[in-house]
Amino acid sequence: NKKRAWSWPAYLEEERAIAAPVKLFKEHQSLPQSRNSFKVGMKLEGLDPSHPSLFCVLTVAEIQGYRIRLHFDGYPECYDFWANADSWDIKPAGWCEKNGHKLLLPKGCKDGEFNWSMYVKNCRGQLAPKHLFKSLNTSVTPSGFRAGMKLEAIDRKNPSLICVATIAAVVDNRLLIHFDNWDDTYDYWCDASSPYIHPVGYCEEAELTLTTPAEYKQPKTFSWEKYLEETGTQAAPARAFKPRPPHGFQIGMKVEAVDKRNPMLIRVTTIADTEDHRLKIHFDGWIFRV
Ligand code: MLY
Repeated sequence: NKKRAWSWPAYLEEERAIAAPVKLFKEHQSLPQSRNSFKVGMKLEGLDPSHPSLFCVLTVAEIQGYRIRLHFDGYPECYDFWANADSWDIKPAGWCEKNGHKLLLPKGCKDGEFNWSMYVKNCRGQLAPKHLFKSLNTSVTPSGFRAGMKLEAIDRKNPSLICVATIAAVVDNRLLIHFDNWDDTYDYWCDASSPYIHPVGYCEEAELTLTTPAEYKQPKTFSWEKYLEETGTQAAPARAFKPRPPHGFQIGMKVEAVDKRNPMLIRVTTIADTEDHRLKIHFDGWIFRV
């Protein structure tokens, strides 16, 4: 009466289900090509997932396979988050300074007083060496996007709104999206294939409502032509946008997915519903409770 270890093939057969084909996954979701060489205690700079425009001082707190748990220096553990070892969102110490981005300092550090080498010395830490960051020095083709250009973008915090927005920065093949006349808490990084960004004129063409800049005087009579002239800016060229085709996942396919309530876990899950660019994931064996 030996109990056999759980396995995907046996489970799929039992459930009469199919695994989502590997070709549906993006490169960053597929089996890692490199090793995760980060070590607990290493310090680095990385994007705060709850303020996705803000780079912070982080320390590797735990390693699990290809993932690392990152801790915000000086802040409680409840803000820790997991990232893949090859994520674009993590950068070596000094990256922000070099690229002209603001770095959120460890709690208690004052602006202008922070210096990485002093800091690691004082806390007897170590810097994560540059060669561990897979997203550095990858060659990028010029995209046609430039900082300052305007576009129409979905506010990811209020996803029903398509808004007047600006490219606040371009780094590698990533764009920092900012909403005109709003503070930077709505900002996020994305790439040219993001379904959240559209060229100027998209809403008019698709007969959707465009949310005009905060405090815009005559929102009813907003015209891009006028606005670009008023602000002395340019529209991001339509050819720079590289809309990605719908994902191709189908209801019932099985995948491995991070449990967002306990993100150290990767669970057995089923695609429960689909939209063009989004999936609803069901965690097998769990029932919905309020
Ligand atoms: N109810 C929110 C909506 C903010 C939308 C901001 N976007 C457009 C960047 C509020 O008024 O605060």
